[in-house]
Amino acid sequence: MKFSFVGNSTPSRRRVLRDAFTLALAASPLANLARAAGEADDGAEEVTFAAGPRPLVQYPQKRPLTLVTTRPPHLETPFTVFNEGPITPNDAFFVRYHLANFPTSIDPDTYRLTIKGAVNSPLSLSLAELKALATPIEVVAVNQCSGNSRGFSMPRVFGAQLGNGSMGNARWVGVPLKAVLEKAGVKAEAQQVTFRGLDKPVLPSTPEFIKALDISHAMDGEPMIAWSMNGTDLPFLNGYPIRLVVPGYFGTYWVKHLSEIEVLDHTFDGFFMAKGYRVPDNDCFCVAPGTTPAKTLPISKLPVRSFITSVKHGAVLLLNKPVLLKGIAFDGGAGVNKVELSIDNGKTWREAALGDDLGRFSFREWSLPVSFAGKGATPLMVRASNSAGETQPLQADWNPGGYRRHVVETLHVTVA
Ligand SMILES: Nc1nc2c(c(=O)[nH]1)N[C@H]1C(S)=C(S)[C@@H](COP(=O)(O)O)O[C@H]1N2
Ligand SMILES: [Mo]
Repeated sequence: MKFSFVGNSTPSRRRVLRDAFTLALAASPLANLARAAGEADDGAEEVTFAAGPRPLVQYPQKRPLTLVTTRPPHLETPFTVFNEGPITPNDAFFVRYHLANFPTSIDPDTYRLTIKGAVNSPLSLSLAELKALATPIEVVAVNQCSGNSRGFSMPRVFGAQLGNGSMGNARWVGVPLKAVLEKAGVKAEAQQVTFRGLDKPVLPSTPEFIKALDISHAMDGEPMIAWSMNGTDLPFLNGYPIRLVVPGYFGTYWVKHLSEIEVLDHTFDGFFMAKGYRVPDNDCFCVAPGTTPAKTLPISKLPVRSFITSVKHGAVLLLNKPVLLKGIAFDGGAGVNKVELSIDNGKTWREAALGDDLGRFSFREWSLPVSFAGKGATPLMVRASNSAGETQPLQADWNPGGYRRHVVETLHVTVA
């Protein structure tokens, strides 16, 4: 499979602005803070919201998506897509890379996945061998970037100012990671398993994108090596020909173009585990806004979250005319069991009807007919809970990386 990346032109003024921003940032005392915030290659970012509406760009196999950064590519799903159904179409699925040197041509016939390290028999599997290794499993699961919605962090944090489009829900087919590790034979001293894809840093000083899971998680049957997304090959930019899928966990673990698995007898200390993608080590994974956590740990599961998708900020709705509010909710695998709406600033809440259950890692649709009895500015709030008893907070938690936003979102509409 081969691609020519045409049409993703960046207006030169934008490039100049971005480079100027990067230089200014690198030279400032804030640079360390920015680095501490986690996303290593995110130096080349711009403050997109302040810069006004973000442009749409067209990449191979994709419909026009919202541009966050070009090098490395970070594209968001336009939010209206989430109102079309619980499955995010492949051509609308967001794209995020850390390293600008990602593959643009991959030959499936010569592709190899290696498994090495603390195993009895190191393996080099072709795609055919991988697919034949175990009965394929299927899961519908949300891939959400840790920094999804970071642009709404108050006070602002460094890193890409993401909107709400760095998430998507798809049906993944592959083999359990466990089956591959069992085939290689994991040694008793195994502690963690690392995952690496084909993308490479441009500069030798940039760390490689390698992620790690604890051996118990890698062997619990949930993480999988997937080759199919919504019934077809993975789109190139979503990890063709194979990627790790870690149901319930943030997208950072879902390594694309997976090429090497290594079993370690110790805890992996590479940049993207030891420095990047870490959250405060406490119950809320949060600290007082603007402060630095004393202790951190790697980000893990998705907190419960929900969105209204059928109405936009600023919409005008009619007095006493029933409108069906619709949206999505999801969590890290306990399963969403309640979605409530408030149209009176949180004083009273009404329970929405839940849509089809596509599995505990999937988006769950919800709907509620509402009519408005008073004119004027009206906040629409949505709050989801899961069967582990977790509920979205009314006040946003804060952490320096702007990670795992899951506050109750409020849409402001006008009733006329
Ligand atoms: N090889 C590789 N895999 C990767 C990344 C990357 O930079 N390189 N980024 C990760 C992050 S942070 C996210 S959020 C998801 C995004 O998946 P997508 O691009 O398919 O939407 O991929 C993950 N897998
Ligand atoms: Mo991410």
